[in-house]
Amino acid sequence: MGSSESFNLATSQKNVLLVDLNNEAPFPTLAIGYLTTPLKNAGYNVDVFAPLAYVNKILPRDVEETWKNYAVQRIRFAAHPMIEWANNLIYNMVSKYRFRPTKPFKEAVAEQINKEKVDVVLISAYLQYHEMATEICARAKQQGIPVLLGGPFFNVKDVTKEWLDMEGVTAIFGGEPEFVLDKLVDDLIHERDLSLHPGIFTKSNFAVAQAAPPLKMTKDLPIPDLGFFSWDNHPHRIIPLMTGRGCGWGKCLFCSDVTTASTRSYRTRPEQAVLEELELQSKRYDCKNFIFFDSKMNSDLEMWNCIIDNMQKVVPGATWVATVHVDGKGVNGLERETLQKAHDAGLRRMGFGLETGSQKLNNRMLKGTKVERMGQFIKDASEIGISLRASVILGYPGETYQDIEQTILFIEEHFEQLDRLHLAKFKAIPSTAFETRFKKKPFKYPSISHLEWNNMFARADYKFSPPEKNKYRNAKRRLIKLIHDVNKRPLMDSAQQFNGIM
Ligand code: B12
Ligand code: SF4
Repeated sequence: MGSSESFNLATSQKNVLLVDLNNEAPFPTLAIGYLTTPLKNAGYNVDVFAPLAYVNKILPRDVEETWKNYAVQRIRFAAHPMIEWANNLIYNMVSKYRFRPTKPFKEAVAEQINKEKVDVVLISAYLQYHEMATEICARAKQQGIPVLLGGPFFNVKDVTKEWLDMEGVTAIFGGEPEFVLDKLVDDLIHERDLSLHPGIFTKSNFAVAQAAPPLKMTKDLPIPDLGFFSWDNHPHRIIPLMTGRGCGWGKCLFCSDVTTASTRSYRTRPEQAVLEELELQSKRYDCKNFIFFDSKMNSDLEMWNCIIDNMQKVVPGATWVATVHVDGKGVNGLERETLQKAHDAGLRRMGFGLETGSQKLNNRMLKGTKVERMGQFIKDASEIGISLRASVILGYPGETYQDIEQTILFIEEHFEQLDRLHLAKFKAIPSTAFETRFKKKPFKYPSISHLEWNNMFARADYKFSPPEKNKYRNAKRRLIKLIHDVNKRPLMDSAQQFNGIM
């Protein structure tokens, strides 16, 4: 009997409860798929428990825009001293309430853990679910079940440190465990020393522990098993997929998308492996719609062109959405001709970071974008019939009312071409290049004061004081109204099925 067969025999009786604390989306959590495959291949019984999918309401990303959204945005972004002061407080209270372990949540957890013999609990968590994770760990501890915790932010040691205090956590993994997860689970069940695995943090090894190095994207990367998802409850099926991990640009100072467990460096996958995954997943889940989670789908032009050239060959009739970065390296895969080909290949919607219409602020963010080039891209894509959704950042350190006015002008110029805009407050996030720079030279950021880092939730509270406050407030008010006007228009038909998704 070969060693893998004997390993399978030994594991076949073992039950892994995999808890998905990311899932507030109308499509399956990709990470859970990536974790399930190697465990099943090793012979474990894997039960995926996604309490947020039914205990908490799914939160769509873009809801239908009404005057209520406008009112909420005005309060969220208010700069009046009274309201600004209360804003952080309100944010913290609302988060605490929204992400609390409700009674149905607690009952569901208890039922899952007591239901059958669970040998090990694996939790995949976004940081806002700290209290829910605490509840699960406490239950597991009562039953004497080991718990391994993981998620996008646990490669950041300062964050992991805060979470290791949780009662009942055996260890936290920082990194991408696809090739070692079966062995990790085996060691957990048999109470062996986990700290020999790179990426494992425990209370005893914490001083020397490090995140695991970024995973090599070989052809052996497992194809995510998304069978745990309740496909039948979702009329518009969408399959998540990644052609690579990380971002080919990777420099924007505010960006935490390039500092997490799976995105710390840019790695593209073998083209053939991606095409095979598209074809297989489409057949498995009877679905021809895809959402690419790549941070910047045009990072590797060979891969970008490969998807465009082959999508309809591997999945005839496919439609898809993706996020791109309009950068300063010329057209970089986003010239009109390629966009037309991408549309013909089923691309229906694109997300991108506009962030600001001010070139000065753009340079300050190290966004690497020329505002003019961005304008040309928007014009080309929309004329071709690709729906566009862009993010805009308000309150970036150093932003002035003149910068906001430039953003207003830019949006006005492209009003008809932009389908949806997502306005986000600048977030100071631990692990970002902004954090490093701010800690070294805080005096370079005179508009930011009273900054307190919160590593448990990878965020920070601070006070933002732009110069010429009244003019700034006035410009901000006009920007919020303009964005509301963009968002309240109906979406083009071809993008409807992706609304609220990206
Ligand atoms: C797709 C996505 C979404 C989607 C879908 C989420 C879902 N349910 O699948 C949507 C749009 C819904 C979404 C929403 C939000 N998201 Co989001 N999202 C992403 C994105 C772009 C990709 C996630 C992904 O699939 N990655 C690919 C997989 C393979 O990587 P991974 O998730 O890190 O998982 C690997 C490892 O972490 C590890 N791992 C994960 N779990 C476990 C568990 C164990 C036991 C082990 C051992 C290992 C392990 O193994 C996995 C495989 O290698 C990331 C960006 C990023 N950098 O990853 C942000 C990201 C995860 N999102 C983030 C945020 C902040 C949000 C929002 C709060 C944004 C907002 N303000 O509304 C919301 C909240 C949603 C919620 N559920 O509460 C943050 C971090 C969250 C956090 N603080 O922990 C990220 C990192 C973006 C960022 N840099 O800020 N998001
Ligand atoms: S292009 Fe996007 S993903 Fe890449 S570093 Fe900038 S914000 Fe982050």
